[in-house]
Amino acid sequence: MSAPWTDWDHIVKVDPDKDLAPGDTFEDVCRTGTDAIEIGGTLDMTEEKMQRVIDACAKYDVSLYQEPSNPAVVVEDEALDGYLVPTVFNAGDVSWVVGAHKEWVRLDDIDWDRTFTEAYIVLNPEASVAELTGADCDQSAEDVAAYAELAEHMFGQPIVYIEYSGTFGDPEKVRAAREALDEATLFYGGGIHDYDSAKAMAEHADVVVVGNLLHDEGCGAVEETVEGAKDARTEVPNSG
Ligand code: 1GP
Repeated sequence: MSAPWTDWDHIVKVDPDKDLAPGDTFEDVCRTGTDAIEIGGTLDMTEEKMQRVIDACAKYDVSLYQEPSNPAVVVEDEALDGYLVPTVFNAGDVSWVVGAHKEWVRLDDIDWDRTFTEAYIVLNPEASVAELTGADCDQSAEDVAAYAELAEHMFGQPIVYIEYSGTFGDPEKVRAAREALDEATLFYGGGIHDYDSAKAMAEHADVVVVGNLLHDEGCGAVEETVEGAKDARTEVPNSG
């Protein structure tokens, strides 16, 4: 499979442990105009919860990826376009870099044609993912750029993911990462909550990821972020 994310501007990340906003359905989520749905969450994840979301989204025309947080929650399902597997480059605990991955590869017959990694750089120390992985979030723009460059060129990562989960990050660090990359695609996630915040980050990142907003405010609010991300692309055609 090629790299479909090179055509994406926007991802909705569905946390199977959280409810949708009142009145929303998974059909609404799939019809927000987003390019892809990533199903994943950091805490209290189970295979059953993942499967429920896959089943609810399967019949709609949107790319569907699982983002497994550990080997036990991987769901094998033809409805998925594939797996985007996080590896946390600034984790303090090596199991989040390669350890959990090694266990998965040891136990399962991996479908490599549909399995890709995202090189996370976790930058919000308050986020569950930072706590869980023991991430060192004290990174300057130069550090972030260096992580991005080494992820692409030393480790061949197709996707670099700047993760501020729960808070809006520093656009300068996102820009530094973008400038350090050649071919890899830059994802940004964290605190995107309206048209302007989506547009601002999409001017630096190739793809913006929206998580909490879906569960807190609902699909209408997510649609505005899709517009912001798409407008950034139209107005800055060669931004990456
Ligand atoms: C989380 O990057 C995503 O993994 C999105 O973050 O929930 O803050 O939108 P938010």
